[in-house]
Amino acid sequence: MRIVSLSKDISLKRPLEMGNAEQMKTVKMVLADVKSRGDAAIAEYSEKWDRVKLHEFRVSTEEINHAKANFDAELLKDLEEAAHNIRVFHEKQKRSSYQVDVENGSFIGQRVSPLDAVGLYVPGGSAAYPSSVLMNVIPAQVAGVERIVIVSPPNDQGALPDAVLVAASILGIEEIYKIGGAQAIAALAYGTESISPVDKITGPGNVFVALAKREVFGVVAIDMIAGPSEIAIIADETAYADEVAADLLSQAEHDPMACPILLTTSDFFAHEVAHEVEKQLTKLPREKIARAAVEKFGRIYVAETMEDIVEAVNKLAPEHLEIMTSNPQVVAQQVRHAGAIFIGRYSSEPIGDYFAGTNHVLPTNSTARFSSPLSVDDFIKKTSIIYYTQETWLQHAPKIARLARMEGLEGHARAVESRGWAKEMDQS
Ligand code: HSO
Ligand code: ZN
Repeated sequence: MRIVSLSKDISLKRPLEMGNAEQMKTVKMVLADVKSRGDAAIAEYSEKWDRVKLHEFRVSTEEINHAKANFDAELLKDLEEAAHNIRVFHEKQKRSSYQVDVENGSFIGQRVSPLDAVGLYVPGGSAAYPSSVLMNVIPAQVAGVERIVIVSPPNDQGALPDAVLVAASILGIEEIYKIGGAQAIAALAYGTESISPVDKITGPGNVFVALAKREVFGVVAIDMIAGPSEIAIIADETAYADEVAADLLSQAEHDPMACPILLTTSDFFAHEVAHEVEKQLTKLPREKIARAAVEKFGRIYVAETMEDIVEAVNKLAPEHLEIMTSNPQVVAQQVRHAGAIFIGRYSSEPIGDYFAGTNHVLPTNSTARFSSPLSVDDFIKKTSIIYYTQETWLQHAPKIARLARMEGLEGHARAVESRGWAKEMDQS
């Protein structure tokens, strides 16, 4: 892992794989085709890209029961405990509707309501994470979303991983479709004969999925388009090099484009960690992926002072930040921009990925400067409410009419006056 001085300009900004013109053309074609031909188009694309002939897109009750029957009892308990922790944390994010009383019985208010229907995309292959099912579905459930749909590309046997089905099933999600790629995004956005459309699509996916999500934005809402994982670790000589290296690799193994970085005040520690990373890499099952990430984006920055490190981290706004220093709480207070902050030796990043209860869908690519972890807020919407009684109207209509005329909008003024001064005065 490369060791450099922090005084050099540092940036987490990486070229995001957002597709080329050819891929965009394909996505547009698939979206248009599914929009006009529905299920028939989906079946064709599934055969072409997922190499599976599907007679039925929806996962059957038998398939779900079979997945549950095969599933390890201890793992099931772990998933349930994780789900419980995630639910408890997200319950705190619920918002209430409110009302502001004006006068004379008039009021204005804000009504909070859940989205009607949302779709979660679960990627295929080794990125089909049951933990992500929990992280996306639970906030939607806490928000009160009535219909939650999962789509995911099947293997060539036409099946989804047991763990994904089990995670969905312990949350009571039964509407699961074995479809993936841009065609699944199209189905969720436009609907087909067998799949009703949703209002929002969340979840990560490959470049085709990301492009399709961007393209259907406006027809439906989407969550963030998350980039490859990032971890920044702030550590001083009180930290343990092997533990720091292991945590860096935990995110490096996600993606060859992942970004593991260490910031430290100790040159000696920097070298120790570099050595440990190499040692552990050779023993990691996903060595190839992790090594690519370490070589391309991995860096160890050595700084003069902790203040310099904090300043750099605030610029980087990393997805995950770990702090392993003699005073981690103090350093944590100084960090303003990070998706999630893990404080102290025993708060290793995977705790947040799986179990603590905070959401693991986090802003990447420095977007933590202005965006937040996935939350209940992503699954609600607000409606403004206005109720004026006759008295309040009478009191304020002249002001409103004046404001309207100031903007040259005579129609607005007449509308608010149309209830008639004289008539209302007479009655009162
Ligand atoms: N660390 C990932 C989430 C994840 N990790 C899922 C394991 N499974 C988000 O950056
Ligand atoms: Zn992870």
